[in-house]
Amino acid sequence: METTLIILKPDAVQRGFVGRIVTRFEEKGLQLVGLKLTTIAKTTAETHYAPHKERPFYPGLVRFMTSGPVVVVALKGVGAIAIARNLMGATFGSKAAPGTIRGDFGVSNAYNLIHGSDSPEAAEKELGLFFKKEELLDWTPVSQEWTYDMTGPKPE
Ligand code: D4T
Repeated sequence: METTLIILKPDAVQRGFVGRIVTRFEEKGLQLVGLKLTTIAKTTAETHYAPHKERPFYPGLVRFMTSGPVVVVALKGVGAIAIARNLMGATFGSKAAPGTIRGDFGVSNAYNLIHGSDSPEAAEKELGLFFKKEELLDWTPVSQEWTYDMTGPKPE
């Protein structure tokens, strides 16, 4: 099982899509292990998007991410990182396929509703950036044995 970090960005919160977006992940079968409404400090946004530091959109991106409340979510599952990225869709709402979160809820090339970790290394770093250890809960959903085949050595 892996855990991924999702951010429902300020546009998702302002437009009232938190419930619907979280529902998509729950319906898929990913498990909530962390969730909180918060604001992102400028230094945290700068660290999070440091790989884009030299890109022209970086200052606007940091401003956007710190412009209002966000919801940070930790989701667990087999292949959770790729599954969440597929549910999110392509980076820009204008290009994302219908049926994906960005494809269904947005049109913008800057306000793209949601962030999801893109690798295990990024997930580990980002979970540490946005959650304290004790905010990530270790629990087993009662639905787990019908979400996966748990009869073998690992969930299938
Ligand atoms: P994030 O990182 O927010 O999950 O988005 P992606 O992984 O899908 O896309 P990304 O890293 O390439 O871009 C990060 C972030 O920057 C915004 N952005 C991106 C922008 O405002 N203008 C641009 O031209 C690009 C490429 C949107 C997402």
